[in-house]
Amino acid sequence: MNSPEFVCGAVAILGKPNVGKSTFLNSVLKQKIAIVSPRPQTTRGSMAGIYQDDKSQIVFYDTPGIHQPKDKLSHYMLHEVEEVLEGADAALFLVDAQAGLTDEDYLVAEWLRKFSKPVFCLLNKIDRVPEGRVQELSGKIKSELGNGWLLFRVSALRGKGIGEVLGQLKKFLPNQPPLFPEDDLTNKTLRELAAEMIREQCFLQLRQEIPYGVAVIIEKFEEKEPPQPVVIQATIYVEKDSQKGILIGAKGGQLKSIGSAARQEIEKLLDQKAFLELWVKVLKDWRKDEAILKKLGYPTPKKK
Ligand SMILES: Nc1nc2c(ncn2[C@@H]2O[C@H](COP(=O)(O)OP(=O)(O)OP(=O)(O)O)[C@@H](O)[C@H]2O)c(=O)[nH]1
Ligand SMILES: [Mg+2]
Repeated sequence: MNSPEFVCGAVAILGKPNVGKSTFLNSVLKQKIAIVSPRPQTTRGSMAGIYQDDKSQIVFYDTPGIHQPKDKLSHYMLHEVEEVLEGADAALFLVDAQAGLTDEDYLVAEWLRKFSKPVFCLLNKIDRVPEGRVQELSGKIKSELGNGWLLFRVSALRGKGIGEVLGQLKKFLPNQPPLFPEDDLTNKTLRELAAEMIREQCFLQLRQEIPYGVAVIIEKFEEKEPPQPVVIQATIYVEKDSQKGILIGAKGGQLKSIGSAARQEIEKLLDQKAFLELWVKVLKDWRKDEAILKKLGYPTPKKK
């Protein structure tokens, strides 16, 4: 593993919300570790996904979508992006080929102006658009966003174009031994991933603003020898009393549905049966309260 040809580095996956960053990470790893939903701002914190082969270890960092901050949670999310970028050897800038360039892409490009390492621009969701449109967009990116960036066409959802990105990245990453042990898949604990799988179902099953006010805390995570199930107890926090009723639903149906889908995702991840118990509690306006944000795992960044 310590051969001089071995390459290893950290790669930041950046882009506006909903562009497909988390889908891309899962696609590279061929395993789902990052949560995905059709709504913007699903990802709140950074997460490493470690790609390995016999000649390389590439530590990809999924990040929250870059946006104009609107509350203290946003500040936490954007600080997560900043930290990843500071430690990265290269960045992947994902653009949504279907949506075309929007103000938020220019904002991401602005962030990247301070980044002195290689930037690859990935036109994602090419499965959704005709070739002509992709060509047009490539020209626009070159002239308006960043000349000199390598451009790739990918479909994170369908796993298209990922091999080319990996191949090129290896040429730009430093020769150094692995940063993480060979078997590691991520820097997150199973407990943290389980909380995310529950939050994902809230994003997929709840409407309007409710998922944005959801936070999940794992109260108990008891690992067991298979075939015994892992035992997980978690609390879902919401911001308002009215949201608690909606989340629980008539005869508890909504909560059951969230729990059952999250349990299946957790079982896939662990490759083991799981027993999942959920509670719902109200933490009034938690997104505005620094002390509660910290307790929920979203500490407000210190001012530099
Ligand atoms: N058709 C198509 N859909 C995609 C592709 N990549 C991602 N999506 C969809 O786009 C939506 C957003 O995907 P995410 O991976 O959650 O996007 P994200 O950039 O991580 O979003 P945030 O975490 O909110 O910043 C989901 O519905 C995905 O299924 C793609 O290549 N093609
Ligand atoms: Mg995401």
